[in-house]
Amino acid sequence: MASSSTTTISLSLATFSSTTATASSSATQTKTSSICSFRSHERTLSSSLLGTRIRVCNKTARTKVVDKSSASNGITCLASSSVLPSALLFDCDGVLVDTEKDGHRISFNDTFNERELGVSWDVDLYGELLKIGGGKERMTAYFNKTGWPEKAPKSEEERKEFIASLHRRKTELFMALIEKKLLPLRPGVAKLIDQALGKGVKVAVCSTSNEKAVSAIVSFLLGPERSEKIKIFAGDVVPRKKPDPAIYTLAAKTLGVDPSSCVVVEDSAIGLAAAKAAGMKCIVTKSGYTADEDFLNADAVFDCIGDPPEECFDLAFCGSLLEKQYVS
Ligand SMILES: *[C@@H]1O[C@H](CO)[C@@H](O)[C@H](O)[C@H]1NC(C)=O
Ligand SMILES: *[C@@H]1O[C@H](CO)[C@@H](O)[C@H](O)[C@H]1NC(C)=O
Ligand SMILES: CC(=O)N[C@H]1CO[C@H](CO)[C@@H](O)[C@@H]1O
Repeated sequence: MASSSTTTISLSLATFSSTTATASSSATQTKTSSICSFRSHERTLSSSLLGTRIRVCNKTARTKVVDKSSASNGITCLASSSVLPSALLFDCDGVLVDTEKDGHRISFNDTFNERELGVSWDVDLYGELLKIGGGKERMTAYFNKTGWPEKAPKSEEERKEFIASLHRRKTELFMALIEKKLLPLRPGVAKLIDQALGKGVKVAVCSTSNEKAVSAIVSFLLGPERSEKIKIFAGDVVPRKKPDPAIYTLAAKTLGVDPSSCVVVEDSAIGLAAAKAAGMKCIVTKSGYTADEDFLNADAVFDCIGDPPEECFDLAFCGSLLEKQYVS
C-alpha cells in the first residue's frame, strides 16, 4: 500500500463562489465545492470544472493548474502534504507587489502632475510603454512619439537633463509611495510568508532589480517583524540578471538548502526560467502585465496567492509540489 504507484494525492480542488465569478461566464455563477482525489498513475486527469482544468502528469510528476478563463479566480489548492519546502523564495516586482502598475506608473503620473506637463499614463498605455526598458528611455520614446510637452526644453542636450530630473523625482516619489505604504501587497503574500516563518521554512526575496527599492518594499510593506527574518538577494549581488539562475543559486547556497527543495514564486516568464534553471519548483502568480506570457514550464499557475475566502494556495500546496517528485 505504501508503494509509490498507489500514492494518493488529494487536493481540495474547488471552492467557487459567485462573488468571484465573472458575469461573462455562466458556469462561474454556480456555487460548487468538491474534493477530488486522483491516483498518481493516472496519466492525465482532465476536468473542465467550471472552466478550469487540472492536469496531473505522472511522467513529469507535476501538477498543472491551468486556469483557462483568466478572469475567474475561484480555485483553491490546499493540499494535505506533510513535506515542507526548505525555503520559499519570492520574486519582488509583480509578486510581492504589482510594482509596475501600482508603483512605477503612479509615480510617473505623479511626477507629470507635479510638473504640470498634462501627461498621464493609464494602465493599458503603460503596458505598451513597458516594452521600452528603462524609465528615462521610456519617457523619451513617449515624448518623441507623441510630442514633447510645451514646458520641455527644445535642445536635445537640455531635454536629456529634463528627462533625468523627471526620473530623479519619479524615483523619490516611488520610494515615498512605499514608505507611506500606498503600494499594496498582493493578496495572500503576508499569509504565505507567515505560514512559512511559522513552520521554520526559510523565506527570501530574490530580485535582480534595484536593491534599495526591494529592501524598502520588504521592510515597509511586510513590516519589521517579518522583514528581520527575511533574507534579501537583490540588485548587483550576482553578475547576471534573470533569466540567469544566478540569483536563485546564490540564495540556495547562502541559505544552506538544496535547490530541489526550494519553491519559488514568480510572476513572469523570465523569472520562471531563472527558477527552473536553478533546479527549483516554481509557482507563477500572474500579475497585471505578465498574464499573457508563456508559463508552460511552471509547476503551477494561479492568478494570485490569495487570502481566504478567495485563497488560491497555501504553504502545504507548495510542499506538495516537492512530494510528487518521489512518486513514480
Ligand atoms: C504513467 O501512466 C501510464 C498510463 O496510465 C502508465 O502506463 C505508466 O506506467 C505510468 N508511469 C509511471 C512512471 O508511473
Ligand atoms: C528621441 O529622439 C531623439 C532626437 O530625434 C533621438 O536622438 C533619440 O534617440 C530618441 N530616443 C528614443 C528613446 O526614442
Ligand atoms: C490614467 C491615470 O491613472 N492617471 C493618474 C495618473 O496619476 C495622477 C496623479 O496621481 C492621477 O491624478 C491620474 O488619475
